[in-house]
Order: sequence, then C-alpha cells, then structure tokens
Amino acid sequence: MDLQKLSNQTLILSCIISSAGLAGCSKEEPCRQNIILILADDQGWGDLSINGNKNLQTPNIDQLAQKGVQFNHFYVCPVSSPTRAELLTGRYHDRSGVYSTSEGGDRLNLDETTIAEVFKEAGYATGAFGKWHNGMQYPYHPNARGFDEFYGFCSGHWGDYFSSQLMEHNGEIVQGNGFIIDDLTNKAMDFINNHKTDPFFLYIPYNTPHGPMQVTDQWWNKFKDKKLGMFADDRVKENEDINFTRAALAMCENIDWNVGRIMDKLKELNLEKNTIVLYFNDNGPNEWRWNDGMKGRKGSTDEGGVRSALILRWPGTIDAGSRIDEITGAIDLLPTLSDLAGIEFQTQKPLDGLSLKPLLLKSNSVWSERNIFNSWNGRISVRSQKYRLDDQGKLFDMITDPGQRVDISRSEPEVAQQLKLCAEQWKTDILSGNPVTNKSDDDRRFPVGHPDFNNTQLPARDGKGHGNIVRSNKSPNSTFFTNWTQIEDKITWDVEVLTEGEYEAVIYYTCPEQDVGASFQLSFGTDNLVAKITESHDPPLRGMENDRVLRTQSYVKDFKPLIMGIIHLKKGTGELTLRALDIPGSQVMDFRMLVIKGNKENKMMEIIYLHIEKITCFIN
Ligand SMILES: [Ca+2]
Repeated sequence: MDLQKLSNQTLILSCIISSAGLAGCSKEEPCRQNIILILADDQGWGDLSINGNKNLQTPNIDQLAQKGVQFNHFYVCPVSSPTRAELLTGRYHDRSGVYSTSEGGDRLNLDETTIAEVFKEAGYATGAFGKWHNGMQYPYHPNARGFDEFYGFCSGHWGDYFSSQLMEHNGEIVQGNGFIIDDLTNKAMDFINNHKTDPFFLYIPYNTPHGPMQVTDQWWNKFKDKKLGMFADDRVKENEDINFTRAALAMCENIDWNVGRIMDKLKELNLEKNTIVLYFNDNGPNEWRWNDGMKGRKGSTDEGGVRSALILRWPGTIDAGSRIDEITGAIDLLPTLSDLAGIEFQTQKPLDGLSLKPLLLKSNSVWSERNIFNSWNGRISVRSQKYRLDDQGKLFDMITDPGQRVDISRSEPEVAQQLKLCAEQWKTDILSGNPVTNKSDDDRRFPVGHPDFNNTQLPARDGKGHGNIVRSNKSPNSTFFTNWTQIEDKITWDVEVLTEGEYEAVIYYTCPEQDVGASFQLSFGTDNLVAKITESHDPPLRGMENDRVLRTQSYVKDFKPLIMGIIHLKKGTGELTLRALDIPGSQVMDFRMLVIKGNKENKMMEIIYLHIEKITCFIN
C-alpha cells in the first residue's frame, strides 16, 4: 500500500447548497451548524439517571435529553476501537481493518473517508480531544484523518489519569494538566472559544469510566461509602464488585459535570441554537452493574454490550423531550450529521448507515424496516425492530423480553431462519471486500517518517519483545517492556519508512543506578545508531496511589527521554530493531517508547538555519 499516495490523495468530496431547507453551505459560505460529539468509554446505557439509575445523578446529560431527543435503540460495537471506526466512517468496522483493540489491529484503513474529512472539506474547523484508538502513526494519526487539532492519546487505554505523562498535542509529546477528563474538557472549551466565529466539528472521546478506576476526591468522596439501591440483574448479581461500581459511577458524575461545563461555554458564547450536541457511550458497561436488566456487558454482542444511550440536542429544531424508537446505530452518525448540517458529500466507499433526519425532523417520508448487525471477533448478532438473533442462533423477542431470557427460536423458526440468513448474507458481503480480520492477515506495517508530520511514536504496545523481554502487563495498550537482561534480547517493530532521511531517535526509559552503562543500538537495514545509558532514572511504579479499585491495566512510571542521536533511514520496509551491545549490570533498561523525529525536509531546513547562523556570526 502506498501510504504517501493515499494520504495525499484528494478526497472525492463536494459540498453544495442543500435542498433540505436548513442553511445551505459551500466552501465560500460554510455551514453554520456546529457539531459536538461527546463519547464516553465503557459507560453503560444504564449509567445515567435519565435512564432510571437512582445510584447516581447526571443532571447535565439528563438535561440534554430533556431538551433534545433520546434514541431508545441505538447500537454500537462490543468494544471501543470498532465503535470509533463506525462513527468515523458510517460503515461497519468489519470493512475497515479494525479487528482488535491493540498492537495495530485498531487502525482504520487509509482508504476510508472520515466524518472529520467530510466536515473539514465543507469549511469546518475540526478538533478531537481524548482517546483516539484508531491508529497512532501518521497517516493513521487523527491529524491525518481530518482533524486540524488533536489533544489526548492514540492508544486504547491510558495508565494514569492525573497530570498524565506522554500525552500528545498534534504529535508533540506533552504533559497532561490535572485530572484527564477535566483537562480534555478545558482543551475542548479552548477549541470552542478559538472557533466561536467559525463553524466547528468537535469530537470529545472521553476515556472514562474505562479503567484504571481513577477519579478526583470531589467525586469519589460522594460514592466511597454510598449504599447503592440498584444492582446488576439476578443472573450476574453475585459477580458485581460494588466498589468498582462506586468508582464507575463517580467517574460518570465527573463526566456529567464536564458536559455541563461545555454546555455553559456554549451558552456564554451564544452558540446553543446553532450547535448540535450529541452524547453516547462506546460499548456496554466494563463490569456488572445495573443496566436495566439487559443481558451482557462490554465485549458481548448481546443487548447490554451494544445498546448505547445516544442523546441529541438541537434547540429550536428538534422537539424537546422526544424519543426515537426505530433501531439505529453508530454507522448512521456520518450521514445524519452531514445531512443536518446541509453538507452533501461523496465518500470513497459506500456507506452502511442512513441519515436519521426523517426520524429527527418527523418528516412524512417512509422509514423502511432494517436490521443492525453487531459483531466482534467473528461473533455476529442481528437486531431487527422486534427481535435479536444472538451469536449462538438463539432468538429473542426484544419487546416482550428485553432481558433476553427466553429463546423462542423453536417457536418462531421462520423468524430465526430469516435472521440467520441475513447474518450469513451480511458476512458474505463483508468478506467479499477481503477485509483484514486478524493479526496473521495484517500486512499493514507501522509507517515511519511521513513527510507531512514530524514525530512517529513507536510505543512498546506496537513492538515485539524477544528473548527474555516481557510486557509489564498482558493488555498491551499502556505497557512498557521489562526484564531486558541478555545480549540476545531485542525489541522490534515491523515498519515502513516513507521518506529517506536523517531522523533523531529518542527513547523513554528507566534504569536503576547499579545498571547504568548499557550500550544499545537502533538499526534498520544497514543503518544504525548506538547510544549508552549514562544516567540513572529509577522512579517507582505508580498509579496505585490514585486507583479506587485494583487495576487490571499496567502501572506506569515517569519515564525519562534519552536522545540517542541522528540515524539515517532508507525508504522501505523492514524491522526497526533495538538491541543491547553491552550489559554491565543486570539489565539494559525498562523501555516505554521510541520516537522518530523529523524528516529529510526538516533536516534540510535545520542545515539552512545553521548556515544562516554561521554567516550572521561571521558578519558580526
Ligand atoms: Ca470502551
């Protein structure tokens, strides 16, 4: 795949005057309806007081619903990266290269058109603040997928929510400021302020209540001893960890407070009426807790794993307090929001989603019966308006039995057979596009040195540890490599260098005093660069001090950058390799990330600047 060509390809998008009766738009006269898309991570449908949960209060999100519309049956994917892919593309994630949540399987193929590209092409300022989870290295990076501004992290989860280390702003490594959700909201509010006179498309994919379960005292103190009144349903009640539930609910109330801050900002800037605000969650709850008796949680294709609490608020246009009962999904967001904003567009590939404008504006056009497909790891479940056929072939009447307790596949064999056929046809259609469906089929290497972007991050999560080297945790997203003890050990990344040139290599490491002195080499083909650990840096593992419950993710450390120097990289594919040349102590280092900085053009500019400096010195 020619990554440069793809990224430089002009998108086949057009923006013309809409016949919808809403404000028309063009590049010269941009659309005026701003969009704010707020997404929670691992919050269940039931984690909102508007949906009947009396364990917590979410007044700001509830108010979005009271002043807007709630979707009763809106479906996402069982986990995070595929839901993001579907909302970005309007297509089932199975088509777009997203087959896992880590190690590159979360990457959205480069020939997909994103919702941000559609809005950017229509003259919008575009920003994303939060967890991306659809590819880290440019041109998979959000700045290459239509977002002018990105602040947050590209990984699938983060190890520390307080003044988080190794966050990024448009590819530059930065330190977070305070609790991560408050920090993301502050930056998103700055974005609104900076673009108050432009039309803007703002995507805020928050990363809570995904673990680690960290939240500020203000929210935790309210829940730490709280007696809960509502619990997971009887089938799984004994599996509920009440302390985990308390932490999740505290995190949800923190999100709600931040949603309130965003709404206050819109009010302050008089942008309420021409800003469409959406709120929803990316999959079912991360653990068992009250979810209105639905079966399944995060990871499941059952109702509880994929039903999401979509709320849309657009005062003056959408009837306050209304509900939409028709089944809908994340695949509908791109066509719906473009339609509401009056943007006509053409994506590179056909959409699966539909514009929900007829439902929202209650037009008289006929809404046809449809099926929504929920899939993950080869499991497929089909939802029609009345039924769900689960991934085991069991059939449920979702109107009389929303908790999926009674399998009616024997009493309704024709319905079961029909939906089974639909699932098979859908699978055949997906597979006809030859999508990447697992790691062994994935030949997409990690791109390094794109000419349009300065930094390429190559974290431990995307690398392979060989020999004695192990990950700090089995979930790769926030891990580092440790136990690097032998000369034979190495860390490798399968990469494609896009531009030949001189690059600065920086590693993020820790090393105790007694092990200082190891020399190590970065190599790619015949090119290499040698460096040495000359300074100890041995901070403790941390994260546990802020965890409200024991985490399943890796703990973190405050890793230190070490500039290795300049390496020449030739264009081409191969293994980028870190190996030790000499280990005087018991180990080389603990390793978190390699950053490849700059490219040929940048270096040429540096040389020019250096010459100007020398000439200036000479003249003086
Ligand atoms: Ca999630």
